Amino acid sequence: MNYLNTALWAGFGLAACVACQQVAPPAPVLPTPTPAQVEWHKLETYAFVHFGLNTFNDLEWGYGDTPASTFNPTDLDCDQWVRTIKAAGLKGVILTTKHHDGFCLWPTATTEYSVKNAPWKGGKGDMVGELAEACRKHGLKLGLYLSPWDRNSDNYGQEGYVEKYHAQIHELITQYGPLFEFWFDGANGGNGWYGGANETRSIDAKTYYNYERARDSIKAHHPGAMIFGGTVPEIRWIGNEDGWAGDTQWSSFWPEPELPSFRQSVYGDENGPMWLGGECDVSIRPGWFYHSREDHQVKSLARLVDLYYRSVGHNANFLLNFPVALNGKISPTDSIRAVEWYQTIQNDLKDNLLQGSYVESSSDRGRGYTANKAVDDNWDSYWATEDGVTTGSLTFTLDQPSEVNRLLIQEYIPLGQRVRSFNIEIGYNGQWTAAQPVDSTTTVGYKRIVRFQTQKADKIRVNFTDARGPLCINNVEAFLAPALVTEPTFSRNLSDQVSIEAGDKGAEVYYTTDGSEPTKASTRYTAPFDFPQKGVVKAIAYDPTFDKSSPVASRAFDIPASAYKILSPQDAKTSLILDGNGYTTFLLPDKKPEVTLELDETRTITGFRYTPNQSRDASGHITHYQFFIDGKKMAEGEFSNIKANPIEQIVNCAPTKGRQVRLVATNFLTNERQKQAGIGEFSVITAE
Ligand code: FUL
Repeated sequence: MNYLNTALWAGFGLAACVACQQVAPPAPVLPTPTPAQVEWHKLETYAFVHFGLNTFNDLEWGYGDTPASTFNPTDLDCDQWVRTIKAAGLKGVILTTKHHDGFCLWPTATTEYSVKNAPWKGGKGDMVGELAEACRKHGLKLGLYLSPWDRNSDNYGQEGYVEKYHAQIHELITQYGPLFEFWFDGANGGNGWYGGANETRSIDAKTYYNYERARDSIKAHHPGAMIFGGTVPEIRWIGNEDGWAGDTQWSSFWPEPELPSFRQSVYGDENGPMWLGGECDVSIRPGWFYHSREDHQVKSLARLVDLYYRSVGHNANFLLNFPVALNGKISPTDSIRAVEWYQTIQNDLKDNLLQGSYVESSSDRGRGYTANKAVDDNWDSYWATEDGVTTGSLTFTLDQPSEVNRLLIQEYIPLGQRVRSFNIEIGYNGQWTAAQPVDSTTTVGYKRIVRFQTQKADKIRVNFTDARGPLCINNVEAFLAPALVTEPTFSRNLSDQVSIEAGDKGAEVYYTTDGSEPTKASTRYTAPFDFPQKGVVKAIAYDPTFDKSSPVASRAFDIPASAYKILSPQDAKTSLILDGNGYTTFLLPDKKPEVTLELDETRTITGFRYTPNQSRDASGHITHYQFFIDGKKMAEGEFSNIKANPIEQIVNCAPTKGRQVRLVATNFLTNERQKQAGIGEFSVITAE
């Protein structure tokens, strides 16, 4: 190489070097997630399995004295669970290795109350082991739930129990794994069998269990496992057991001196100093454990799909529970529904309209951070704005015009969560209109999926209007999801009139009252109609635009409100318990928390239904009850888990002819604002 050449090369090299100079990434905005937390966010959906003595005794919360001899699945098949869960696209499974009743699903050395003393496999079975094996075989992640509260243990509440609890943790983390999550349930202390003491024991959950020690042992064996609950969590409960997260969804959180407030659990807190992503747990049926009476109450496809958008689509993970049935398998209805759910979502988000689209940004911070990084299929590359620039827009030009109704956005969370608000505009033929989303367009976080009304587009623009730092957007996708016509819902009011409501605006409703399957040829619903009798109403919603019908929804109504007379208390508001609306609540008198009703004629009564106030964060839920027919006590017990899962409670009793019924609240939940027991709805179950 001669001198000239050398000089030329040197000059070129210098120029190239200036051009290739790395632009520094934006500084992190605190708090940031740990790498393990980032991996957890990426899981998005996984399964819960509730199985144990409760399954065989039709209970949600065993008292601790249910005989171990009743645990006998006839055909336990963990492989079937794992295959089902994988087919539903879920990335892992968390098993209730011990629920509040204290019964252990593995042959623990810490208590006799375990599978060792059950007839299943002659006492030689190990259910945790079988599930761990099936997970390994099929490549599914494993998580374990171990209830801190133990209603069986004689020393619950004392120091000895804490040692026993840690020994149980030790057995689980050393014998099974690898683990991706360890679940400490928040339900703690109360009445129980406690080795025969039959008493109420309270503990201070903040100090009693020594969760710090538990965290250290779990992390020593499973560094990547996330800790749920307790005092040192790495992820957080979303504040309800309905499976949805707030539409404003910060993964940042303020540690609180007491239990987290409802608001912070649901929405997180923008200024919170710690990273605590939300986890939305929900059961595919009303209860967490299997009850044959709920066989017809498997959540509808529409409801599950909606929950996906309100959990994963709201920057939270989705934990879907399967109540495994008595034979030891996930019921066919549940598994079919879960797979349909997965396929529907896959289909909704199948063809990304932004793939390969031309994208421009309002500005960027330079090489390596340009707008195309938001559509390059690389999770670790992102469009970023310059320091100090916390607003900006991305404009996509579609390859060809298309209808669109979903937009998926992701922030590069290893650098923190930034976006406070954004909006979406749809361009077509040179005209821009604002998209009409179904919920707010505030935070983004790991993932935000916005559903909006279908619009024709040749361009899409996202305007980020406020953020906590420079924007870091690593992915944007757009889709046209097919219409999913949802089943209508029913209610009957005090005047015995039935209303039917379609989930989608614009859908028509057709119904029958003679038990036959409704079609487009059935009666069209236009206004509430009289239905002052026992009977079944069935309905479909029909979307004329897409010529699509919903699955059939059906509701069996028992005797109507007009068949009841309220004897006491004498109060105009008492009728709220019969108005078919669980949100309107009658508060029982302080001194005498009970209600007495008389039926229009003597009927055969087989039980009752009680619905607590359905409003979010409501109080007054009855936890313990007595039920009388014509002065005779017919049932007495506990509405387990009613605080976290305030669903309709059904209690059956021996069929009894009678006219006068009385429900007594022997215990109920109160808070600072509300000290009385409340009834959203109450009615009797009558024989056919
Ligand atoms: C709650 C428990 O009390 C329920 O029984 C269930 O296990 C649910 C996942 O957590 O706190």
